[in-house]
Amino acid sequence: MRHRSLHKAFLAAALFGSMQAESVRAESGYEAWLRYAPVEQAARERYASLPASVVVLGDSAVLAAAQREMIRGVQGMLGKTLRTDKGQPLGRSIVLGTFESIHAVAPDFHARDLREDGFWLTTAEVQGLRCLVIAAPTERGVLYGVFAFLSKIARNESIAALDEVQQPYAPIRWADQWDNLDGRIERGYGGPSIFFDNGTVRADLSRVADYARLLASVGINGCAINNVNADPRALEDSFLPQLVRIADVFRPWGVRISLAVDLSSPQLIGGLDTFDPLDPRVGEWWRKKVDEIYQRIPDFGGFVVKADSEGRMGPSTYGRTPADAANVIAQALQPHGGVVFYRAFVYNHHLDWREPKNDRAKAAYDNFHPLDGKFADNVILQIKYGPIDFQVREPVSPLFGGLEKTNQAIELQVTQEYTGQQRHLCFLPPMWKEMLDFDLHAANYATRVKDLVSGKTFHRPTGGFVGVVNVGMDANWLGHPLAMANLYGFGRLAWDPNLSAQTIAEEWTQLTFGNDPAVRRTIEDMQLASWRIYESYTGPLGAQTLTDILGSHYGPGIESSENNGWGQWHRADHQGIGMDRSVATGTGYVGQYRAPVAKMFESVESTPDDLLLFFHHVPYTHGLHSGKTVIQYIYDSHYEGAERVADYVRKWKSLKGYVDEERYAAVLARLEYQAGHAIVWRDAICNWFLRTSGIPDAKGRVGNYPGRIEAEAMHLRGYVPVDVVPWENASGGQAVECSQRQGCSASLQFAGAAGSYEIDVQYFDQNNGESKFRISVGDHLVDEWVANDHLPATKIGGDSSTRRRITGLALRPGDEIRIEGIPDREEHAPLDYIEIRPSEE
Ligand code: GCV
Repeated sequence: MRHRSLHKAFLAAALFGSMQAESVRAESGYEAWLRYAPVEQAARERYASLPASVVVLGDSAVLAAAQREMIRGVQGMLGKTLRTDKGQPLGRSIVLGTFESIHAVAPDFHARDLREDGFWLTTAEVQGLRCLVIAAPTERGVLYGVFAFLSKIARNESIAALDEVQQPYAPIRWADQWDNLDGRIERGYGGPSIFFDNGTVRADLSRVADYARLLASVGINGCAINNVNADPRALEDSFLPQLVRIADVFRPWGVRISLAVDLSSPQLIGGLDTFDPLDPRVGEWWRKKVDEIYQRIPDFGGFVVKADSEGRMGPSTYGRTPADAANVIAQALQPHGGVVFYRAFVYNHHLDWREPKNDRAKAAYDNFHPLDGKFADNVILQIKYGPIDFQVREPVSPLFGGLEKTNQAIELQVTQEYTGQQRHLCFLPPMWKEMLDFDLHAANYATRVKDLVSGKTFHRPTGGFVGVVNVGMDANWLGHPLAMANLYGFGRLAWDPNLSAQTIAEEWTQLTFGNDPAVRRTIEDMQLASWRIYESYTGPLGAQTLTDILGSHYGPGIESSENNGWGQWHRADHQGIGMDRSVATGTGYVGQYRAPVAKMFESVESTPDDLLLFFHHVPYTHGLHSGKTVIQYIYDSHYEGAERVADYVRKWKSLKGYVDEERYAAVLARLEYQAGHAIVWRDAICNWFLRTSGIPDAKGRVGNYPGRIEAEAMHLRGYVPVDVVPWENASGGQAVECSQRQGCSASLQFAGAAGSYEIDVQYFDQNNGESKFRISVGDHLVDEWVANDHLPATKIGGDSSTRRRITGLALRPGDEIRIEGIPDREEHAPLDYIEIRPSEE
């Protein structure tokens, strides 16, 4: 079905292709930010003095990749084919090499004092020739230098008198993939795994190579290739040759692989009767296993461990601590330079929700703070940015500030599990920046999260940044062409968390869409606003994403977080909303922060509005700092949010002809979908709060939908009204479904004045059928479509509710508007409503 919708996008591109578009070549998004598109003629002059050859000093796979990349980039952007020389320059050249190798041919060249993976772009005399030099302490640094240099050309920056040093903020800059061996990806929204298919590693790993290249281009130096809900088979001896193939493909790009492991592996696949970390046989099993791996993969990175969490086995089985478990594996890895990423995402998902002191947010700190100093030096605690789980808004986890003698890494999520699953635009660097810049007051000087995790604050040997990425086989990797900005942004922030979100958005847009000022401004503005916009219609005031937490984590599901043990409670009832986490009257979570931070969050008055409901339970009539009541804020933000998404569509349409047709059409389709789904969110949340609080919207919008006609109120032939659960996920709580194979219809007589109108048809698109819809006015067929999208839904509701817009329709009073639906398999051509309004134009 996925390729069918792509096919539809192609068709649309062909149909609507404009004359202007011929000047912009079609692109799928596969090249992401490494397109190396020809630079504009005017800017080309700037690079006229670029040397005609590239010399690489050394013959490793990484250096060879660096040289090839340089040739590829210059060829693409400047149309010049660089000559390649080895050993020493024969004319003015671009010289690539480590400090050591450059010094060998140019004794006057003096190395800079750089951290591992840093690089220096400069000009220097090499054998009497003035050369452009890309030098680094390590080969990987040279490769990074090449990417940085090419990025400058792509963004039309000057390369004259180049003298620039860059070095990473932290040694750990890792991508995690949650790929299962069967090829599915947990929380992946860009198609199946690029690594695995049907229990084995794919025969064709060319996409893996391209992924590694993308990662390297932003300085990511490691990748955990399998799901943290780990399949122990990945550790079996017979699987090792397959892992070797992936490692070989990653190696030229300086990306080390690591594996997520199941802690009970010694028992599950090792033939032992225990996996107790303190049993010497278990330690020995891990040692042997690790030795075998390093024999075949000498640059293996290490292991990622999810234990005692969401049903995974862990050290608690034997009354042992996470430190006991991590250290036994760390000991095995230590001689080889490997590390253990032990995830702090350990919590009880069977909490008693009736106990007001219970609070999942406390779990990470409660479990790991007492163990500070107990972990081996090659263990890194991998901590999600917030205390719950990748919500659209959470405070930063207090655990970052609670560890002084333990390495740590922040876990961010590129894959948009709770932030629209790459169907909604949500550029996350602005959120990550807030997290990384937050001062946790862990000492009597500023201790920002970026300094805590990178190990700077407490002088830790290692630490850094992990991003859960989950790219897949989709042509554009993540499913939405604009979503790749999040992967780019993650890499850039891991390299330099001092970059602003604005800079990142600018860089990415230039690299991905070129340097046209109007294109840049439009896309940058959309990206930069998008996280707050997404938040405004999905998770107000720190209540977290009000999604279906028991299922897809996608559409609205306001009550799904309540009355169960998962602990993602917002505690909304008819009087108020929010979790009281204060020390004085609540769960005490606030007490996990150091005093200055705790003081801010302890009181309602000093808690920022956007986190209010995370920390406090307040009545709906509570006045925010902004002057609005909580309830009116909820209504207003949802209306404003949905309106701003509608505006994305208008803005994007202004780029027609300035962006290649293929990506133009793909983005437009996603934004139009999002505009419809934002209304589903808006209506579900506003109606739920209206009914629950009994307080009407001061602006009279909630519950009043001019021009909306419920399907169940139309003249039905064959269609039958059904109740939708939960009620707020369909307009009026009901929809109509058709179970007649030949189809059903819903019709009405238009009663408005003659004129030009647009009609929105709200229907449900499940993934277990491909119903057909046709809409006619009188005898005239005006639109038809197949509901064949790939939404995370097997039933009607907030995940499947979808909008089809028909514009520029001439209607006269008395016209019959008829929608016909033909069901397919489990999908019964379900309809929610139609909305008729005068044309916008
Ligand atoms: C890989 C959330 C997700 C799970 C994920 C888990 C984790 O609960 O919904 O799919 O499991 O986080 O981070 O381990």
